[in-house]
Amino acid sequence: MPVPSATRLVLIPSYNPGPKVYETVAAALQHWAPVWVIVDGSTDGTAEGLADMARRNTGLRIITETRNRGKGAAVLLGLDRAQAEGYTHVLCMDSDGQHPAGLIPTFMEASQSNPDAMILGLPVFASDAPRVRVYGRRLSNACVNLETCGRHIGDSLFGFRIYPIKPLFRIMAARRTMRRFDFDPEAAVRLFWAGVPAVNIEAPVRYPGKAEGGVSHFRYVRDNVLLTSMHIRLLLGLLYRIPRLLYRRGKSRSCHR
Ligand SMILES: Nc1nc2c(ncn2[C@@H]2O[C@H](COP(=O)(O)OP(=O)(O)OP(=O)(O)O)[C@@H](O)[C@H]2O)c(=O)[nH]1
Ligand SMILES: [Mg+2]
Repeated sequence: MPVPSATRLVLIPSYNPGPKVYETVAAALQHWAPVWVIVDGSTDGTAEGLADMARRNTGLRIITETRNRGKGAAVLLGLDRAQAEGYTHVLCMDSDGQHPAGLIPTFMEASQSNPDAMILGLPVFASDAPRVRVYGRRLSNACVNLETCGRHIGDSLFGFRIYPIKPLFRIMAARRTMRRFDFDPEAAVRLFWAGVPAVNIEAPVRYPGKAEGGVSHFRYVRDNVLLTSMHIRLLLGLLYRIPRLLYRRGKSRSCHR
């Protein structure tokens, strides 16, 4: 088992992921400790299964809430607890087996070399990726390029990322949005606005089919309405930031690897 880090932890928001979560958490634990899973209102027995797993593994902690509040709200709860225990950064990853646990050390090293930055996964899709996901994110990415006046955020929606806790907590605590699937894009844009540079690193993403235990809670209409209203909000927020962002554009430290 890896030596537990005192500064960086892996944070996994998890809502009714099915058995895939056990594989995901075991894979994360092979590469990092501590690993925290935030479960809110899951009804598929995984809260109990994960609690069992935590009893056998000191690197794993399960934080359980009875009411479902959304992915962003789960991350915020994790940030709050992590900050209280002295951690400075969290690596967020999904519980459903889509993200590459093997790249946790690479991302953590990038964060150690760039502690002020957010480290963003740049998805590399395989043939199992649904077209609607691959092409759909182009629209969100185009909006984010507008909102940040450049191509700083490689991918607006991919959830395999490291965030510096302090600025993200400050941003989230000050508003009621970013609690559900509007979390990932708004977090990247608002952190960028706050002066946090982005380091983009390629990471393969998988789309396990239903037969393999793949689960998605993204609801096409409901969540696209949420994302559209988020982009309208961000575009409005951009208006008075344009001069400052254009000034920063030439000096940006954001990079792609
Ligand atoms: N704690 C918690 N986690 C959530 C909630 N909603 C989603 N998640 C987690 O957030 C991650 C992403 O959710 P998914 O439903 O897979 O959505 P997605 O990956 O953006 O969409 P797909 O590409 O269709 O899989 C997974 O780890 C989910 O378990 C929630 O309400 N609470
Ligand atoms: Mg998913």
